[in-house]
Amino acid sequence: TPPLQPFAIRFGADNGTLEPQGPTLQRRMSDLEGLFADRRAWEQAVADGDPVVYTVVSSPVPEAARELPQSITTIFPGDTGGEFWMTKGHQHPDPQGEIYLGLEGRGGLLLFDGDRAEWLDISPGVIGYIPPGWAHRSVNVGDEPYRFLAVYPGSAGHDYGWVLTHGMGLRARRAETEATVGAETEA
Ligand code: S6P
Ligand code: ZN
Repeated sequence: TPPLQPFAIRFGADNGTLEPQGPTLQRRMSDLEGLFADRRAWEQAVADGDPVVYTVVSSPVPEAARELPQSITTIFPGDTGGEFWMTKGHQHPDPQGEIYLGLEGRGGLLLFDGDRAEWLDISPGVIGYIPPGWAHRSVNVGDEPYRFLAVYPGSAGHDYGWVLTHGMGLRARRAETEATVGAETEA
C-alpha cells in the first residue's frame, strides 16, 4: 500500500470516537481467560452475560512499518473477584516505545519488564510513557469508564502470550473498604 497522505483526525475525548475511524474491537469477559487471579469469579462473570470489558477504536493509520497508529481504549468500570477490570496486556515483539494519554475517568498503567513492575496513575491530561521492552496493561480503578489515547509504532506488533506466561508482576484490586487503587504483589 502507498504511504498515507497528511490528514487530520478528530477525536472525541468524552465519547471515545475517532473520525475518520479505522478498525474497532470489543473484548468481552470470555476474551480474558487466564488473566484474572480468581478463575471462578471469571467463569461466573462469563456465565452471567459475558459483559464487554473494553473497546478499542483505531484511526485509519495502519499497523505498518514507519507509520504511527493511534487508538482510543475505553475500559468499563467493574471488578472480577475484587480485581479491577483491565486490558489483556501485551508485549511488543519488536520492542519500541509507546505513549498513552489519559482522556476520561481514573485508571492506571501497569508495566512489567519480566523483573520489575511499575504502576502509573493515569487520569485526563496525564501521559504515561511505556519504554521499549515493558509489557503493559491498563486498569480502570474508578466508577466510570476509563478512556485513553495510545500512540505506538506501526511495526511494534502485539504478543499476548507473553503475559499469560509471565504475568504482570502486580495486580490492581479493589480495597476491601473503599474503591481505591490496591496494587499488590502477585501471590
Ligand atoms: C497498542 C496499545 C493499545 C492496546 C489497547 C488494548 O499497542 O497498547 O491500543 O492495544 O489498550 O489492550 P490489549 O492489551 O488488549 O491490546
Ligand atoms: Zn502496546
